[in-house]
Amino acid sequence: KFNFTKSGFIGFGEFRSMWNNWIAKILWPRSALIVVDVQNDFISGSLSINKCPAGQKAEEIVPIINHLIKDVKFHEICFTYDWHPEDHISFLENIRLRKVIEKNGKPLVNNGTNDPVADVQILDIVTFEGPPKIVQKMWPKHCVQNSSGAALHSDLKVDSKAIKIYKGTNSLLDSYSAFWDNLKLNATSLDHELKSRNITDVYICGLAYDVCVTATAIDALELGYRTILINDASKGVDINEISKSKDKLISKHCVIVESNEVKNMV
Ligand code: VGL
Ligand code: ZN
Repeated sequence: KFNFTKSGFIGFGEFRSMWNNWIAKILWPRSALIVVDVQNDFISGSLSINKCPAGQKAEEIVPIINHLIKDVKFHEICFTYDWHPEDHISFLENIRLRKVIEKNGKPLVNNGTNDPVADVQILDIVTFEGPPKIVQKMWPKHCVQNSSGAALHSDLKVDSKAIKIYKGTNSLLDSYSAFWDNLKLNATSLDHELKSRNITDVYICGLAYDVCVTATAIDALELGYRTILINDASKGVDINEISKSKDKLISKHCVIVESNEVKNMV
């Protein structure tokens, strides 16, 4: 057997890596639109972005996304679902199901009451006893599997051929990114679905800008996709956090565009 790598030729693994990371992106770019969590609970339901500190109108993105689906020739379209079991760790309603050891970075003190978690509120960050220790932002109960709140917005144009990804299905672990859970212990099938269809470029939009949209874009960059975030097709929880998310994404070479620019890119 000849060892081509040692004699100066490139091996198959090296060729594949060059193909994925450099050659295909130039010679054979293929684009996917990833629509993150455009579900009723984030629009009109329990975790309505309209009622969050940023005061953005989540439903405004629906016609924008429909236009993108209709007018832009994406090779693939993917819809992600936040898809939690009833006893999910992120629900404030479930805080007594597990032992809390810290709140917002400070040890939880039992100040005379025997209910030290009584004053924990939505958006507080609590630490649950491990192992593994879980640091978790608390949210109201949302997107329970098969509930109407977990359904996609009814105006959204969903093709039956679209890829569907369900995340946050493990009770003990939240999942903001559509690629990995928050501890990167388990991957969803999204990377495999995209790579097996030779997708090189991902266009990401949806809800919430500063939570699941940003987490998905950061993982897409890390997984080697050319990553474009569609600004006006995404709405978020907190203006400050949205601004920090954009800075972080740009520093990692994500491209942030408006929806009317996408047609000339794909
Ligand atoms: C999300 C909070 C909790 C999101 C999901 O889709 O951005 N946010 N779960
Ligand atoms: Zn969630």
